[in-house]
Amino acid sequence: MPAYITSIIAVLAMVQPCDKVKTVLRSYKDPAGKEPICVMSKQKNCSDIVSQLSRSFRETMGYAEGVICFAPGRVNLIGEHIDYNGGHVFPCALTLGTYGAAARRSDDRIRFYSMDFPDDGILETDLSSIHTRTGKHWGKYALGVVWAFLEKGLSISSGFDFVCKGDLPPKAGLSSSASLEVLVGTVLRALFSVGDPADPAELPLLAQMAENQYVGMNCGIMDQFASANGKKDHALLLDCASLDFRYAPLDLQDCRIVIANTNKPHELVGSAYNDRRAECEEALADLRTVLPDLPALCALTPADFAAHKEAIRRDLPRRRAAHAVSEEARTLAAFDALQHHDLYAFGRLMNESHISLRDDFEVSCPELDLLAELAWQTDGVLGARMTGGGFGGCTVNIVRQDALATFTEKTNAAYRTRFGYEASFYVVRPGDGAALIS
Ligand code: GAF
Repeated sequence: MPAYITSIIAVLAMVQPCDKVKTVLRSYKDPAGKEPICVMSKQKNCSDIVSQLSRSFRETMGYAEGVICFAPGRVNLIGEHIDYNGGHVFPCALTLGTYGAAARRSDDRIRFYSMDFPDDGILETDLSSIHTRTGKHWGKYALGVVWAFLEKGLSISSGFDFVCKGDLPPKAGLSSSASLEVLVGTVLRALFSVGDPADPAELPLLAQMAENQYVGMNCGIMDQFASANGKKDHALLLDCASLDFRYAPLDLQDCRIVIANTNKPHELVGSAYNDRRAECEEALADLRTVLPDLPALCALTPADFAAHKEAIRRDLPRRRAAHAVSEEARTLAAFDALQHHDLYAFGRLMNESHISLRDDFEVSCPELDLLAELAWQTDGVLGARMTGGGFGGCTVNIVRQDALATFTEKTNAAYRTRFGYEASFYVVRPGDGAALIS
């Protein structure tokens, strides 16, 4: 068996231990015509992880947990780098994410432990010293959410113990950080009955606040919103200006969503992400010299942008704005295409999105570009683009199921030849948002 096939199988086995993974890839079928075979699925893994987590909580904390919660990662189908430009985004939650076991304490102590970073040991602090930052420790994403709750006056009446474990591929840009943040928010709600579970924006905003102000990453709202509010078999069209959203059933016909992971680590903090945001703000400030009431870049139609773009003095912010304006139009057109069951139009818009992210927004990289280009050359791939923040991470592809094996095998062979290591592929199905499991 070629080495790259072994590797694909290994990675798939990681996300869903399954004897039939090889068969799944070679003849990807939906014989009953109902339930698509789901390779990235938590159904089988979920109870395993929950029992591992429960055992780990008992071992590390010395007693049994009170609650177990889950929050998913996300993949964005289209609408990239426009959540912080007042645009629409179209993500779906994944079935993989982060699980957490927790219990209240009778004192003010907070103890965090991650089964994924055992060498970091238990992070301990007090509710009263939560403002202390924790360097590069994973726990800052979790502590940041506790901090945000307190800053917003949401009462956390005692300390608590928390153990977590994730099943997303690490550093793949599938929002493991947002899933951890939303998980901690879900745990806090469950333990302390705080906040308003009927408000779909509350938890995402608290999680975003944690990431912006505590972690120092100036992200938009998309990832946290998708993690909190995802819906099985649906994508979510979110208007990031108003936080209004609607679910769109993902009628994929004979196609599947395939995530291709460059396996090039994607690291948002300290990357050019914050620079892109600042360049968009510069473009908006320049445009406001001629359009004083313009609320955000994505409020411009492409025609308005063409008429006023010269107000943006520097070429770089002008190109960033060109992406934001065109991506907003593509996202709305893609939503429309899906409503009309036109997956081919949807796929073409995805391809255009990648080109704009590559050329105007400049957040792609050679690894992402090669994966997208190979996909565009494959019969049966309707659309392919980088997804998420960029600079590494993953592409998202719409692939006819009869082309799945050819796509993954040929793409991986060419990828390995060029970069000397392999990509990984996951067939995904949209899952539900964060929830209390038990
Ligand atoms: C990252 C950010 F966290 C999101 O807010 C979004 O801007 C995305 O990059 C790009 O669309 O995932």
